Amino acid sequence: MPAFHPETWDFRLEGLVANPVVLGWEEFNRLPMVTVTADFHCVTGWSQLDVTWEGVAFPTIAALARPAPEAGFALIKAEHGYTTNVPLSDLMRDDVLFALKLDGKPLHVAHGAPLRLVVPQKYAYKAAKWVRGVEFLKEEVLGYWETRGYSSTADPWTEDRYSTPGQETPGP
Ligand SMILES: Nc1nc2c(c(=O)[nH]1)N[C@H]1C(S)=C(S)[C@@H](COP(=O)(O)O)O[C@H]1N2
Ligand SMILES: [Mo]
Repeated sequence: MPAFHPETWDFRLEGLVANPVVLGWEEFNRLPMVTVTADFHCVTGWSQLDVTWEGVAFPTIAALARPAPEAGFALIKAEHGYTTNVPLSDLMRDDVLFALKLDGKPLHVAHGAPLRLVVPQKYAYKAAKWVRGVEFLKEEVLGYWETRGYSSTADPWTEDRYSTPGQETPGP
């Protein structure tokens, strides 16, 4: 689990944006917060029901950077090179957030402290722990599990677990 140093931690919004942003820890914590209660589905079959997260909604973050009209995709970047890709249309929702708290308490490092993404409508490999930024992209770039055969769309309601052989797009 990565060490957290608040003085050097930053959060970067980069790529196809009008305004590239680097936020420090205190700046991030001054952003408006929301609370979302949602179920959490791992692709391997377990779910954790009714998890309450508190943090900054994805649309609030995107508004700081102002993605270009042609930016249709995001690559979420976390510590140790973990990445995951999500179409922007799936992120620009009020239930998608960068979470600082879990069930009313600061996130434990095992669950992604200081910051993790939560995308309730997707399998949990999209819920990047120890997240450090977002790259906005015109074309889809696959993340860590997505380059290893897991579905890019990752819809738990249709058990959309694996990518279709032959239809993969190239990774980073
Ligand atoms: N950085 C990072 N985030 C990650 C992962 C990972 O390996 N590294 N695993 C994902 C997967 S597959 C799941 S199921 C959840 C598990 O979250 P939890 O440890 O809080 O239960 O984290 C997701 N986020
Ligand atoms: Mo998972």
